[in-house]
Amino acid sequence: MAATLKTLAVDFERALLLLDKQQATSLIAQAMTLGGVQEVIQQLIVQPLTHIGNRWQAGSVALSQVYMSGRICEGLIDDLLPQTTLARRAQPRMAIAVLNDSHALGKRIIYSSLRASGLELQDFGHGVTVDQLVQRTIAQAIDILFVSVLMYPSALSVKAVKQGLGGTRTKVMVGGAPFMLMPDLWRQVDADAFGVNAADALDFINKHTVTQGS
Ligand code: B12
Repeated sequence: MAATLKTLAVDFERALLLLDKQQATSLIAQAMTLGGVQEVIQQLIVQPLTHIGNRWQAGSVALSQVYMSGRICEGLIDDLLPQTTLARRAQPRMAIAVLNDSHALGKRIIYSSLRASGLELQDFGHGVTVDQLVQRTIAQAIDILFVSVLMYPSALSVKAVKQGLGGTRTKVMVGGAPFMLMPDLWRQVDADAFGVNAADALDFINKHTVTQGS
């Protein structure tokens, strides 16, 4: 039977759980012959990691397997989304951060994808507190702030970020697992938008840039 992204994703998850980096790398290379980079990231990295997280929650995989799966994927994402040397557009002024928690892979994907699309944005890092995020955003006059969170309490902290940014023109787009699981959460925390992937972030930038110019 010919391999599809779906069958490769099953093998990829198995390779991650066996900590078999070589096999995981080879499966990504195979997948790249079947789909584009964002599709491969979504189907072979995001979905299997989410499934592994659910299995950890259900007690059928160990935290060490979750940790090592994340580490292997970090390296693979770096290879899939190489730093480009384009002269990048620096307007609007943009930044991205992981609020409070340390799950940094989603941020890395959004950051690298936007840069690979010719846009400049600052990386405020992960484990950033509400106060740090508000201060840096104001100090650097950021127009669009992308906030990534994977833990529910971090998602709730977005509300304090928005309060801290009250009176500024900064727009906040959020993303990450809690917002995927609870479709209305982004409104509850007063975010300006919610995005599933880098394409949504690009749409938001384009919309905001047009609005600013008009
Ligand atoms: C890998 C992982 C880890 C790794 C992180 C490695 C790293 N360097 O990032 C390690 C092992 C360190 C870890 C630790 C912990 N984890 Co963890 N982890 C995961 C796991 C399995 C996958 C996350 C991931 O990397 N996914 C792949 C990335 C690429 O996907 P993503 O972040 O969702 O990003 C995509 C989109 O969401 C979107 N996106 C993301 N951000 C943004 C932002 C914007 C603006 C936009 C537009 C889009 C966007 O774009 C990406 C590409 O499409 C999840 C399971 C899950 N359901 O997500 C649990 C999960 C997030 N972890 C969880 C927990 C509880 C923990 C720990 C507390 C465990 C512990 N007891 O120690 C610690 C806490 C660490 C901390 N302080 O932050 C829980 C959170 C539960 C909750 N309700 O809050 C989850 C959901 C597992 C579960 N099912 O219970 N974890």
